[in-house]
Amino acid sequence: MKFLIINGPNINMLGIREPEIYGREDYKCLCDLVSDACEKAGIECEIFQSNHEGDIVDKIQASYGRVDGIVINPAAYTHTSVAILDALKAVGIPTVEVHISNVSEREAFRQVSYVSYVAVKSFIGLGLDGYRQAINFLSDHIKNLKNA
Ligand code: CA2
Repeated sequence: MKFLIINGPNINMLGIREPEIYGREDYKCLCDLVSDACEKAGIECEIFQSNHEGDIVDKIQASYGRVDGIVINPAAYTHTSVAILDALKAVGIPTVEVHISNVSEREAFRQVSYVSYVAVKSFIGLGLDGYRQAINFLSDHIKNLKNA
């Protein structure tokens, strides 16, 4: 099984500012956690981060027929991007959404998530551990789909 892990704009700046919201761990910690969780679950993974909406759309399109699952934190594009939602719909790959912070308790503009329209589940406000939980959930979900 292969997963694509996508992180949107500014996630590469984790640990530098706003530790009260996003914690003190940096982007390398996040990549290490994701690699470790995938290895433990027997999943091959590719980790991708971009600050550009079109690059994220291109990456999702390129994953068509090549990956079994997508874990995505679209960051600020969560709240604005119909293009990322449409790309995920177009490829039809099971997708789980992750947010490090509890967006439901933050500003009004963070209350909308376009990706949630296609995500099979969302892990919100669990810090970096949300990625580990998302990987394990998606692995089980895809195995169940294959056995159904
Ligand atoms: O909680 C999340 O995971 C978010 O997707 C993170 C995004 C934010 O725009 C979403 O509303 C919720 C922000 C990514 C990182 O932004 C930083 C800001 C300051 C310092 C370091 C990173």
